[in-house]
Amino acid sequence: MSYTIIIGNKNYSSWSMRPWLVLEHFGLPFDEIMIPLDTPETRASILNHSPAGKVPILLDGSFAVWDSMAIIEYLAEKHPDLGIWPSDPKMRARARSVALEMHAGFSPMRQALPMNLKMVKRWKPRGGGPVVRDIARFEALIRDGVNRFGGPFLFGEWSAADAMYAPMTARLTGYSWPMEPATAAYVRAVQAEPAYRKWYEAGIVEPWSHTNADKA
Ligand SMILES: N[C@@H](CCC(=O)N[C@@H](CS)C(=O)NCC(=O)O)C(=O)O
Repeated sequence: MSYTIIIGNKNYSSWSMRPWLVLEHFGLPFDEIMIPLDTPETRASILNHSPAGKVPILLDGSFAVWDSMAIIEYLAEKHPDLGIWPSDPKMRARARSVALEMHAGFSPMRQALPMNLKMVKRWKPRGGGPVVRDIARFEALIRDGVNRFGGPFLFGEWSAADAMYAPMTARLTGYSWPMEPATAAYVRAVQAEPAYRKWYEAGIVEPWSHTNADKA
């Protein structure tokens, strides 16, 4: 059994990063196909694999699953012993709550602070109050998770919830958000995790450059 994941550029495609980290972290065998975003061919190339026209897409043989959360859930169902979600039902429900909070929310932050792994900017207010509220919510979520479960990740061990927030850590470092100590420790742990390192190292040497880096 082997999967293929279709992703956008690693430097920019935060949605692609999330299920890719799950595949890589849990040692699942997979190939990847990268479709650079924002080219005249992007849309047609993605439509060859999924009618939804977005990456990421997971192929299990010829069966396509699209959307980052749907892919993660598919992998969790197919590999129940890996601990992609926490094993305790309440922890698992909470992990899904925070993962879906990211999936369905944080739009002001995504708009104002697009992921660009190569970039390090000095922090300056961007996007106003809604962005600051998003980041404050993220910091509260880390504090709560680490206090309850002991860290270093949101639910103790690395899980799909951390995959969902990994691009957020890249944004906080890229835009030099003045992090509180608990957030800084979480960001360090997520960014030191080997799957994240592998994605990051590949992303920062990619040749493509988007003037509008809003590929969140
Ligand atoms: N909700 C989707 C969002 C996917 C998404 O917006 N992907 C972007 C790249 S990160 C994309 O495919 N853009 C290409 C396009 O819109 O043409 C998910 O979670 O997978």
